[in-house]
Amino acid sequence: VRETMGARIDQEHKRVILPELKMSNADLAKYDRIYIVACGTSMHAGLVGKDVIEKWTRVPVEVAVASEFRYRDPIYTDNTLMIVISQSGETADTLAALREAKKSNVTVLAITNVVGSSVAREADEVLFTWAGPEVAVASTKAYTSQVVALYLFALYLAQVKGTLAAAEVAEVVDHLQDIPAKIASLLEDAEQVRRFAESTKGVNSLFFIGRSLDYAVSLEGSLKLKEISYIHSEAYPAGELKHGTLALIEDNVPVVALATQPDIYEKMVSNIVEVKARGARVLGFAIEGDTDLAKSVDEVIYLPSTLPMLTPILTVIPLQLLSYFASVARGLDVDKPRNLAKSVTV
Ligand code: F1P
Repeated sequence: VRETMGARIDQEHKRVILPELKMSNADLAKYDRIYIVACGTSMHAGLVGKDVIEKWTRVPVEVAVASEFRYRDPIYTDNTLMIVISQSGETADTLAALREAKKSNVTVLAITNVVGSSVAREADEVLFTWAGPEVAVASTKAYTSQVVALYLFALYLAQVKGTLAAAEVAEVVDHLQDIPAKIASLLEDAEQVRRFAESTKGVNSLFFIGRSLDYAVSLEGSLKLKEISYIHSEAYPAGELKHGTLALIEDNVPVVALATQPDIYEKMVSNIVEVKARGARVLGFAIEGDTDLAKSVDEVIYLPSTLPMLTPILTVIPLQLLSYFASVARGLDVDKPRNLAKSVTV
């Protein structure tokens, strides 16, 4: 995460600089529609990026799964930007979507980790994540660094379009720079997550619920659990539960409930009360200093405080750890999950 920010933060003026962008600020300012296209974890990073870009720049963003997008007939305007995200830069579906867009002369910005990868070579613009080699197959630090790259891009676009004041950008930049230390503390203090993960040993299914950014990050928590622990899990927008899925919540079903977003906190708590009433065992996620959530759930993981828009980078850490410990508890090889390749090239 620190490397991703690296030379892109102007410490003196507390603003973002993206020296690698070849296009002019005037050209960048013209974009009024963005598609984010990616697969798996990278697509989930894109979902966080969507909320952030829309909030800070007011440019509408659609996130699409690359394996579907390549068969669509997308509606490109003259000012459409496509952002493709891929850790490896070789994922076949992502590459195919990029190539389709290039046939329509759409400008493509890639966010990738691998210098010299196909995605990096074929895109018009590239932001490298500089996350170092991903040792394991499942993406973990790739996600956090992709999310940071999207924050930096969103801030830069907001500066160019003038949709955020300099003081607002400076505030986010300050908080971003505190994130690495907060991640380190979450990684050090993993005992509670380990215990919860071990308690899911005999469990067949697990739910993640959240709203807005919490929902976006819960999708990644659920994918990680499936990828490396082989536990069936679903991530659900908490407000959508009542439209059918609530029927699956019964005695002792584990539910991970993310409640980190202040503007929707009360609504989230009422969803938690609904699942508790049906017997769920709830692990809540809250921001440190929250004294309320503990009253509605079985236990709480507390996250260091930051701007609500930045919490996904922190929330994902205990979620990744949960999958890791669940996998270890089941005697699985975390680094070599079944049926998953580092880059899916077919
Ligand atoms: C996409 C992805 C990863 C996943 C696994 C298979 O890869 O779905 O998110 O963890 O490695 O591929 P990429 O396009 O980001 O390299």
